[in-house]
Amino acid sequence: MWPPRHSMLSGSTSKGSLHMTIQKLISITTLALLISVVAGCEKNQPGQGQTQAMDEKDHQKMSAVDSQRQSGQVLVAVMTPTAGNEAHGSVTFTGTDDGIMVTANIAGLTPGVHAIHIHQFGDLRKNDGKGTGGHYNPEGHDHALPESDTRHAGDLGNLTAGADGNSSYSILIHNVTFDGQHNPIIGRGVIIHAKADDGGQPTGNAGARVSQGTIGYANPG
Ligand SMILES: [Cu+2]
Repeated sequence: MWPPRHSMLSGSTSKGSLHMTIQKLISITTLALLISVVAGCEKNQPGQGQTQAMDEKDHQKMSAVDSQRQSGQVLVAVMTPTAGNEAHGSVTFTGTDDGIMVTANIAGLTPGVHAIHIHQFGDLRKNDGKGTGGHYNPEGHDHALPESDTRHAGDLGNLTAGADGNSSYSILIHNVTFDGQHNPIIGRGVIIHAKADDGGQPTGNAGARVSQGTIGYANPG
């Protein structure tokens, strides 16, 4: 097994330096994996995409690298209201050993149920939220609520605002990565809608977009 585990734990004892060492080793491991995948691609099936050329073992290695790198890391989307709305707050994505914990803390909503989705683009230049495009769905699945494992990568379900317009919502997801091979979400959009997501096709009948944000790396300080 390379890199040997002891090499990742020896050396500097300062947390920052150790973290950087691990990051560097993971980058090297990722590069080595990519090179081996590309080499295999050229040898066996010229013109085929990397994903098709990867066997199950490669997928498992990639997933292990992604999970290790994501654990303890945090992404954040700062949510701002679209024109004529007040909904604002933040949505964080925290890497854990069990998956990615999504936590939305939103104020200024109308009381009731509101859809929350990851959309395709992190482009907030349109004040109606439509610069973020459609639902993030790189695997081409039908739309669904989070109870279904087969759904758009961006289907995060619904949050509920109380009479004060505030909402706190959390959901643990396993169908995306931060910036890995499988459905990377970094730089994509987050949208909160005026209405509930009813799970219907194609996008849950959730109506207008009342708040928008872009998923970026959170400042750990
Ligand atoms: Cu949406």
